Amino acid sequence: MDNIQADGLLLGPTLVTLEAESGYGLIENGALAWRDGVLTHVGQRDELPEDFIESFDVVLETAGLVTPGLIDCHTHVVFAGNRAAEFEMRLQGRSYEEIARAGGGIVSSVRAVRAASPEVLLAESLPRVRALMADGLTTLEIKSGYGLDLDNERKMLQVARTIGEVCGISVRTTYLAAHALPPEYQGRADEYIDQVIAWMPILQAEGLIDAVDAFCEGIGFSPEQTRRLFSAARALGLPVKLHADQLSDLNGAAIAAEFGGLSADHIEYTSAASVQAMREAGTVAVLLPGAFHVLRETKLPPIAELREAGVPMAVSTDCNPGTSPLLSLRQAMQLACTHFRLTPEEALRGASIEAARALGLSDRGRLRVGMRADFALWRAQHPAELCYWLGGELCQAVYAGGTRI
Ligand code: DI6
Ligand code: FE
Repeated sequence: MDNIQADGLLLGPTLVTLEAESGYGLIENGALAWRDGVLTHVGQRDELPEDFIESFDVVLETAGLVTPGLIDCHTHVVFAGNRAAEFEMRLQGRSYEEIARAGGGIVSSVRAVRAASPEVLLAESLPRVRALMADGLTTLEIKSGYGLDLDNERKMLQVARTIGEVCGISVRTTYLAAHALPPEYQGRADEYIDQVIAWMPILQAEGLIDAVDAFCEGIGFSPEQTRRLFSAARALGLPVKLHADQLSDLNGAAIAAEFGGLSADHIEYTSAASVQAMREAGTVAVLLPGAFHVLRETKLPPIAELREAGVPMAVSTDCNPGTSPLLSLRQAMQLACTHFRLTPEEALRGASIEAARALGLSDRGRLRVGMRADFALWRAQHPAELCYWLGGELCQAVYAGGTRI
């Protein structure tokens, strides 16, 4: 299996194509072919003419399941150190917000990232990315947001780009300088937002920004500050997304929608009115059950309203050192089923086709001729197993752009 590069043909697996707008789109005893990084055949093995098979250098017989490569559309996977000590403090009764206000939380990761060289930051982040890849990942969004000054935000985004090159996966970078107020701007949040806006075109010109995000929250930035940042992003032609309504309802999801946002993320406290705004704007709901789980949140995102409105739901790890040290997107799917009562089919769509939508990508997320040859091979009989097992080694192989990674 290790020698597949430019083209290949898998014979025999069950294909989970997600071809239509609902249903798994299962093809049993399937055949999956690709050439030059793109899928060229998705169908039943029996239908294949003999000379088609002969035209491939590499033909692999395999059982098991093939799904689209998983897409993690919301992570903070580039960071230094960790916050296990805060995890302990929370178990001793302190809250996330309390710890944040006392100089811990995001700001403690900022200290660690500022102190780390690019090499150290890369070395610490790579094992986390490799863990995600080992559970089927082929596309990864990575946010900045622990640098909070020009040089350190740039350092994070450059490390994110390097990860894509080193690992052979697609990385999308998101500029999240509006994540927390750095200590040197204490009491001057508006001035800090001015700076965040001033750095944006510089980093954009360096090819480091695919989208812009902010933490709109009592302990983050206000709706007004968020709007100011988003207006500037829009003027630069950059798409926006938002950490919205995670701890309280500030109409964050509606603000994301107002700016035609790719997604509104977290959204535990999002109102029915904001769900309608998302529907009208085509903004994806990104569900982050890892943070919900770790914070022992009890307020559920408005799943029934989202379903009813037909708002696409993505599922992501939110991999970060504070609220979601989660290193498997498949595990996030499991948590989305247990906590949010998503069906396994919704969870799989959420970590593939809907996650692609949340990143503005239309060339991946399902097994279809013409799409990227990004797929994962699983030791499973039915796709529900991906959400059923907690842990374990289900993933047998991952291909990104037709190359085994
Ligand atoms: N919400 C989150 O869940 C992460 N960022 C955010 O705005 C947490 C980041 C952290 O605690 O380090
Ligand atoms: Fe986040």
